[in-house]
Amino acid sequence: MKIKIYTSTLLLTFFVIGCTESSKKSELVNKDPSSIVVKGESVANLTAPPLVPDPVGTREATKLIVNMEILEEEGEMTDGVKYVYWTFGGSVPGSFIRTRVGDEVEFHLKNHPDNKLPHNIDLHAVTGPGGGATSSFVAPGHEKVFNFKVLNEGLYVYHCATAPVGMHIANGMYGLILVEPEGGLPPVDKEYYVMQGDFYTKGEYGEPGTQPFDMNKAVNEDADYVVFNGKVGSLTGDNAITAEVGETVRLYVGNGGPNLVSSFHVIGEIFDNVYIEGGNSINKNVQTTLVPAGGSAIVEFKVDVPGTFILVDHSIFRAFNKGALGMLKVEGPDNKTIYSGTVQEGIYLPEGTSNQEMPTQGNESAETGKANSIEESIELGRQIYIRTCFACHQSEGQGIPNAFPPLAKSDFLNANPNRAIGTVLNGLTGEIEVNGVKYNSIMTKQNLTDEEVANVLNYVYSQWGNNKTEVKPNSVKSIREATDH
Ligand code: HEC
Ligand SMILES: [Cu+2]
Repeated sequence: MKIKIYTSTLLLTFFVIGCTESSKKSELVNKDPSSIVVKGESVANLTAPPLVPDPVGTREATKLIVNMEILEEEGEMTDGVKYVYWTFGGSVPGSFIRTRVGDEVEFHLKNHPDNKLPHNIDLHAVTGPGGGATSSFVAPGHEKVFNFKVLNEGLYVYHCATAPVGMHIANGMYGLILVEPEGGLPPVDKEYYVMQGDFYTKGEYGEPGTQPFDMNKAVNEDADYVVFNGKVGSLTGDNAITAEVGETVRLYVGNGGPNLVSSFHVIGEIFDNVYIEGGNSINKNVQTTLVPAGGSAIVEFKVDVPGTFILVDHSIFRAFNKGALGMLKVEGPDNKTIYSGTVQEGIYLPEGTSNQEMPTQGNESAETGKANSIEESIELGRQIYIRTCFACHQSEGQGIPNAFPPLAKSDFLNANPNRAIGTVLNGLTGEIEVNGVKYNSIMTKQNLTDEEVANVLNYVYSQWGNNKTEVKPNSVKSIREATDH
């Protein structure tokens, strides 16, 4: 008997729980966003990257007026390279739009009279034909207005959809619109707007002048530039985004394409949360997240230690050779438990390799690094350059704008050979100026012998319009001794 009573109580309990659960669920289903009544009217505050407008917080759904102006204007792709961008709001990516579920957006698309072409807008947050494209096709000097109800929360791409669509997107016509849930996203300390895009120019990467769009390369998906926020260096050096140790950072990451998929990664950080593809699923502890062309992701992480954290497309040649590189600078106290820095540097000599020690005598120059003539030194130096310096300073010594200074025709290099020797021996940090451009980065110390340092510098000095200074191993030796502590 006792057992029976127990069973029925249990059943009853189950029944009650089941009931509560299902009523909760139906409440959610009943909250149809299309039936949310809007209160009042306001004009949306739009921002250029890397900034985003203030969170919606607890505000009620409203009638939100978005004024978006299309501008075709020349900008700088990288130092010395100009490009005519087509933009939503004067920036690439276009102005960030922030809304909440239930808002009624009244979208004003204005095509500036100085523009040459008609455009329109397809917002992936719109439920309706063409995402607004068919209603918004607008000629220069005109304005189109259309309305839409914001039904789905998430982070959405918008872009121009005027033929040839690929060309309009390739010229920079994309951006992000965020739809927050009722009550807003959980608060964080810092929020930024980062959007990748690939560009196709007549000239190769870095070729100076105004570069026209190259349709062939675009069709072949052979990008010259893959960048964050429309240009090389938009997020490096003084343009870096920032945070303080202990803060939580949220990045609204988009990819305008037109072609390439981004493997978005922050060197030295792990994403605590990723809103996969900008939707509601949250993945935890992610190293690299895919951001499809025409798609997005929201990534969140707490910064625990100071330093410069590098944003990259981990298709890594894009980062170091095509521009997809940004910086997050974090300031604050060290935390040696989380990250110690180098605690020891020693000689690594595996068993049985002592015979590889540098001989002090002999003529086998390839092995010893000892050159018998300046020509031989230059040739040995070329090999060292390709092995050691090339990755940063690049094949023609041209460097990478905003990251690695040029060695080609470098006034800094040519002015002071002893300083150059010191740089290769001990590394270099702090602000320097090379050919009128400031760099503030870190060159790590290179582990080379006196001969090797002389050879590589002889190679560099003999190339790319440099002043043919000859560096002797003895000078390297004395500078090494003078700077050895
Ligand atoms: C990991 C990337 C990296 C490598 C590898 C590297 N450098 Fe550098 N180099 C830099 C950075 C960054 C600077 C600027 C440092 C600063 O801003 O203070 C620099 C500065 C220099 C400078 C002075 C500035 C100029 O442009 O004249 C010289 C000379 C130089 N490097 C030579 C070399 C040589 C030679 C090698 C190979 C043996 C080499 N570097 C390897 C990153 C690198
Ligand atoms: Cu367009």
